[in-house]
Amino acid sequence: PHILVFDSGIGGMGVVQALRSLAPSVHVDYLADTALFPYGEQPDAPLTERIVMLLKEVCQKLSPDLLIIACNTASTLALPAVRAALNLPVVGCVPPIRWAGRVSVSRTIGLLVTKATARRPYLHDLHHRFAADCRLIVHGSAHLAQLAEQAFRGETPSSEDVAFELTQLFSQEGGEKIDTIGLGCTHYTFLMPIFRRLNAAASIMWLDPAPAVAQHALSLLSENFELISQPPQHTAPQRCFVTAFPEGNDSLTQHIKWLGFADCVLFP
Ligand code: DGN
Repeated sequence: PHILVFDSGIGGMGVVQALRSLAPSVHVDYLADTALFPYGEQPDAPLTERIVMLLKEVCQKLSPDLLIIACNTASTLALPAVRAALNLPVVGCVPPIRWAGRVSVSRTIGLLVTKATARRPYLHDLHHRFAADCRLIVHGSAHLAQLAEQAFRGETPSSEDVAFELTQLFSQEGGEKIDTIGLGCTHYTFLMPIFRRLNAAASIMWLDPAPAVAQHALSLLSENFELISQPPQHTAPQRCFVTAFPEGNDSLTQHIKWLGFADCVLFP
């Protein structure tokens, strides 16, 4: 079985990590639309068009059995359009508001997302459908995804910058009651160690949906394949495609190799 994971940058690598540990035999390719990173700053209509066009092209080339859109900014915007355009199962990634609504004791949920996701009606639908009795405090950040890119590449991002972003959440009305924070951008997986350190004193529950997304994708796949607990099958190299070579590409290549990718390749 073959999964393609898609994001604007390295955010989806958290989902890849989870896939690797749950089902090492699954072949995973990755596409990062680095030419347009960060998605959080792009206007909606051209972004939808771009995502659909790119995913059609890459799926034609690679014929994956399943696609994971490991990007909240893309999923909350373009999931229906992508599903309509492609003839394969598509798993999205959306802010973990339902999960937060199940576990928050103070009934005050914090959510970290990109600026674009913060604006999406999808986010407010999730709130009203699944956690209507909770106060939802959202911070749409223009900086965290970039800081996460640094963290992924092993460059330590500034704790003050990360702390400043968290303050934007806690300083909103009712923010002192937040007991649960959902990661509504896949990039933020790589900032978790810093988030935890900065909030060590307050016992915040941090919710990262990456493992659940991987699990869900694998359960869809296992309807068609016997895949769990098989040894890795080294048939073709697993590749990380990028639409432009990003700044710091050498350290990026080094880090994706730890996740089992053979190389960073330009697409198309
Ligand atoms: N990783 C993406 C998300 O989950 O929203 C987008 C990050 C970005 O492009 N700013």
